[in-house]
Amino acid sequence: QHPEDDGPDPEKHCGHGRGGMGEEVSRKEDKRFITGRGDYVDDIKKPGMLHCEIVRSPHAHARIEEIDGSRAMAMDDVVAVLTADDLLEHDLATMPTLMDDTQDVLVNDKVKFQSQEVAAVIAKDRYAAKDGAEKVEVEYDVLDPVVDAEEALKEDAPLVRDELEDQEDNHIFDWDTGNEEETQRAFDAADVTVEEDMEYQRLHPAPIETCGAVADWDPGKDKMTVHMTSQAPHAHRTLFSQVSGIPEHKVRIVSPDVGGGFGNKVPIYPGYVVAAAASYVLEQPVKWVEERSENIQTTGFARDYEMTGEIAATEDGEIEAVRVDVLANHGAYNAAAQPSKFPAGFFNIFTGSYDIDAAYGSLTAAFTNTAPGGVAYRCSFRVTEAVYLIERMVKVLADELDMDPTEVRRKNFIPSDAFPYESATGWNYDSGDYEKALDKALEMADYEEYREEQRRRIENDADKLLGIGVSSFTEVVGAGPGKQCDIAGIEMFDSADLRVNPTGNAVLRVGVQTQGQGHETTFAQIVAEELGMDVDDIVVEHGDTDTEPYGLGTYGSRSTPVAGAAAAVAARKVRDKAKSIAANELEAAEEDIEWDRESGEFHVAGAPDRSITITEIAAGAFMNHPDQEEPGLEATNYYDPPEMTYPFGSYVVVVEVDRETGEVEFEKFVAVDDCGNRINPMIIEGQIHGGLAQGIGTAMLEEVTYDDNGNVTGGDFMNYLLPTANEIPNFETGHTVTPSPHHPIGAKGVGESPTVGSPPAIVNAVTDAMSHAGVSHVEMPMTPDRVWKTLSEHGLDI
Ligand code: MCN
Ligand code: CUN
Repeated sequence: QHPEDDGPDPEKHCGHGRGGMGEEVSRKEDKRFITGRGDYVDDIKKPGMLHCEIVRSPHAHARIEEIDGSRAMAMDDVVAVLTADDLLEHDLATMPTLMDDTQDVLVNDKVKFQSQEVAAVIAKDRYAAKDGAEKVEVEYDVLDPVVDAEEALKEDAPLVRDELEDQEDNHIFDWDTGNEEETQRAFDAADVTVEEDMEYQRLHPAPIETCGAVADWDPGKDKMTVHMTSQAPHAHRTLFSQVSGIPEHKVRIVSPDVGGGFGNKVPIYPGYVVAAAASYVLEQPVKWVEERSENIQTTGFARDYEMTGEIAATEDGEIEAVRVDVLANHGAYNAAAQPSKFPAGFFNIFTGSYDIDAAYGSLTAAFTNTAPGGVAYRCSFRVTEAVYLIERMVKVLADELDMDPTEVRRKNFIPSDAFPYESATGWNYDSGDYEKALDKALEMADYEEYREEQRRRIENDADKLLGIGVSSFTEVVGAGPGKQCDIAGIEMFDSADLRVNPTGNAVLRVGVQTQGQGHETTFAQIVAEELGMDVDDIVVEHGDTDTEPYGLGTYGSRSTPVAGAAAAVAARKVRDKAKSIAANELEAAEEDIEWDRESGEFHVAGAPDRSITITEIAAGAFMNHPDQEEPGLEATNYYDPPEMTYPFGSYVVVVEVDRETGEVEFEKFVAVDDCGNRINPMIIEGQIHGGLAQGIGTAMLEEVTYDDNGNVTGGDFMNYLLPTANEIPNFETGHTVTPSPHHPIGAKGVGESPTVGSPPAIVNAVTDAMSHAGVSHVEMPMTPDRVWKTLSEHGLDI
């Protein structure tokens, strides 16, 4: 995959002051963000631009009898009212989802979830479009909806997808993994078995920026340019081209600055297609930007798994088998944004950090009258759900055996010398050292002292109980390899294109798309490290399909594992050519030229003073290129990873539970993460803080809920509770470094780890406060009323 190179050594100081690996380089992008010069989709204004407002269904399940747009059309600034009939003319009434389902762009026959797209009003300004949308009259024949997956699978449930020929019920698919018989045998023979039901509630990714697009059809060039909020511009261009029939080279997708993605911006939404269709028909640019409630109510949601976990173990806590059964609510369409061969995402990593011989998982997915989705919100394609399951179950087992949960973990960890390790469900873990991370976290958290304090409080019948929760999670990020992972058939590789200019600075173009993760800084650091350049001399460009090399986009924490590897390899290719130029400039043989990572310079072997910098080499490449080489200094790499990367961590959470009110307060929050070699510790820290906040939101506050009529009851930020600074404790972060053996710079991803790893630690802490009274589980979000109810059911309330 890349020229032989051991890469940076984590033991040594990296970066060498030029802003390479391991340095806390300030974020290059922040200057424009904090001075109000960001360039978001809604900032784009084009001459003659029209505005699109979507008319949405107030009902969750209803047949459309008639749509009358005449009153809207009669308004002054309204230019057009579009319905499914108009789109049918252009074959755009439906679009494929990422899981090969077909979703209505505008509803043709039957509304399947509340706020589904029914019609679109195009007007000269946004206000006129909104006023017009209110004047569109739609006659509905309201039907009974079903919003719950279990209800949806009952025989007399309303049929969500009656337009599908073979669909007689709301069942989408069954999926399983592992070895059922072997697992059953282990359960039959086990000393101890435990079982727990748990729900991972539906969540909303909640980026600051909602989804939007400015579509601009140019009839002179036959070219469609769409500025859109996209986590995957190239993949979206391919899909746009396939759906619209416009040849791919005549479609340009631009993702300018993106104000947060969190998985929300991986799917294609009807609004994008409507804007493009309207621009095509009207031959004017059309802007569509969602409002907050539209985003909350219709955008790709996260989770919604009802799980039953079971563990079979010996009396001294050795786990022999794990089994899990899941009921998944996929909403009205099967539209989870994940590699197409993984209908349950990467959920089958549910054996976690443990060496477990037998495992079996089964899952049933159902259609309901709710918005589609399932994979979003820092989930690593459902590793969130898997980690929650196993980390909760280990605690349930520890309670059953009256053992310390950290002892159970230690007993079962995959030993650090067992890597590469193949799990019972077929995952190939690249590297890990789980005990080291746990030791560090326990030490940072004063674990033993808190255990003492916990005992004291129980003995003294204190008003506030203490709970200590641990999670030792393993992540899997960095999809491909392309043969295993694809989006709509396109293999999940990624790319980087590095061009050094005659004056010695460089432009790196990447196929991934940052939404706040700081790629403009960290990717420049990779090049600085691998080429000895100064980080300020490298500019990173992304998000324009006309200029960037093809890439699959940013999600599943894949940017560093895949595009980061491509950037390193491209830089090394440039370095190889640089050697030839250095030889020419220094009048030495190419084999005698060595590159020194520390100084970043090229010199003649045995004569360190005969050296030359990359800036001088760049000049040589353009002004005095060697005869045997092409002029210029650039390289491209398309990187198909041989394997995914397996970051991990140990989190320790200490909470106080108020027996009178059920309120939970964080006393301590320790997070030790291992993402292999670290590019920018400050950016990693930021990723971890944000991810932990989202984990706290998950465990304590957030849930998308529906009433029996299918109304979204948490459809705004008054009801869908995001954590604010008030709810967030002081985080104490630490790290260990276990490099990925197959990644050119030894890095693993980190963006999703904290959201994946923290919810079980928090729930483990709250249940731990009450486990002496027999509490084995509290469902998320652990609101005070829920916790109080649990306290009172177990005689702990005062
Ligand atoms: N990094 C590093 N050293 C490492 C690993 C990562 O310095 N060993 C840096 C990276 O170079 C990058 C950042 O940390 O600047 C995150 O890297 P990575 O783990 O590769 O994740 P991605 O860049 O692919 O980001 C995706 C991930 C996902 S899937 C979600 S969801 C999420 C997350 O990132 N969405 C985010 N973090 C987010 N942060 C912000 N601000 N906004 C979002 O929408
Ligand atoms: Cu699962 S949310 Mo991120 O992969 O974009």
